[in-house]
Amino acid sequence: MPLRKDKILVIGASGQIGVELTLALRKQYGNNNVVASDLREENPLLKDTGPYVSLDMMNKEMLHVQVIRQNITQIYLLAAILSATGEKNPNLAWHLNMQGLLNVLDIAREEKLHKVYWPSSIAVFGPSSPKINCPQQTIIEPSTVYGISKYAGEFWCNYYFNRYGVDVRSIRYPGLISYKSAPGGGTTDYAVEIYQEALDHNKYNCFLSENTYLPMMYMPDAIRATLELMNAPAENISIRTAYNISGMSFSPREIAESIQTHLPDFNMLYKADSRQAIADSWPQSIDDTVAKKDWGWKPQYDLQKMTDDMFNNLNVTKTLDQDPS
Ligand code: VAH
Repeated sequence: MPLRKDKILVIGASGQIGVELTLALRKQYGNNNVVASDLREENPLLKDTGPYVSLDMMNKEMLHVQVIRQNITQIYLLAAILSATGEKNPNLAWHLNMQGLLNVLDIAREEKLHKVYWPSSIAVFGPSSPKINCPQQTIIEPSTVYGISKYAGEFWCNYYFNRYGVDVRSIRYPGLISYKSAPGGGTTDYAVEIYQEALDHNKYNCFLSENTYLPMMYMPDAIRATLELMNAPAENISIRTAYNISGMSFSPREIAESIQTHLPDFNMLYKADSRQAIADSWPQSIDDTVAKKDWGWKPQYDLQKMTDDMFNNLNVTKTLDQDPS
C-alpha cells in the first residue's frame, strides 16, 4: 500500500531548535505540510510561514486528536526541560521529558506513523564516561535528571522500534549555538548568550570556568544532521537508541578569543555557578564514527567560522532593529 503523503507535526516548534527545524522542514516538505505546535505562543520567526496550533504534549488524548485530524505521518518532538532547569525541578523534568516521549511513541505505534524524531543529548554521559572522544557505546551513568531522562528515553525509542516497528530516530546533540532564538535553560547557554552580550556590552560574565571544554555545534550543522538522519534509508540505521555526533569542542576562553577577532576590546569575566558541576560531568569531545559510517555525517562549522557567521547575522539583525525602515 503506498505511503500516505507526508505531513509533519513539530512539538516544541517555538524553542531554540524547534524554530529552525520547523523552517527547514517547511523547505523540504512545503509550508502547509508542516504543522508547528507549542505550549507557548508562536515564535515571530514562524509567523506566516505555515500552520500553527497550541498543543500540550502531556495531554495525550488532545495530541492524538490533532494527529488524526491533521493526517500527521511524522512527529518531531523537541519539547523538553534541559539540564540546568531540570536540576531546579527534577520531578517535573523527569515527568515532562519521559511522559511527553511515551505519549508520542504510543500514538506513533497506534497510528502507524512513518517516522518519529526525538533528540537525545551528550548529557547522557556522566563522570565515568571517557572525557576525550567519548564513544557511541561506553560506560554511561548520567548524573543530571535531564541526562537520566534522555538515556531512559533512548531505550524507550529502541524498545518501540524493536517491539512495534516504530521508525523513531535520535541524535545526542552537543551544546547548540544559534542566533535566531534564545537558549532553553541549559548548561551550554553561555555560548549562545555571549555573542549578543558582546555586541551590547563588550563584555560577558561567564558562569563556567575558562578552561571548561564542552562538545558544541553550530545550529546549521545540527539541523542538517537531523534531516540527513531522518532522510537516510531505514536499512542504513544501525543505532536505535541515539547517535553520537560531533561538531567542535571549545572552552569559554577560546570562544572569547574568537569573539575578540571581531571585538578586540571584548572582556570576559568568569564566575562559575552551579552549572559548573554539570559541565564537569560531561565529556569534552565526542567520537561520531558510527554516524559517519551509517549516514555520512560530516560537520561544516568550526569555532571561527561559527563566530564569523554569528556576528554577520547578529549585526544585520541589530541594524534592522535600529533602523527597521
Ligand atoms: C543543555 N543545551 O545544556 C543542552 C544540551 C549538551 C547540552 O543538551 O542542557
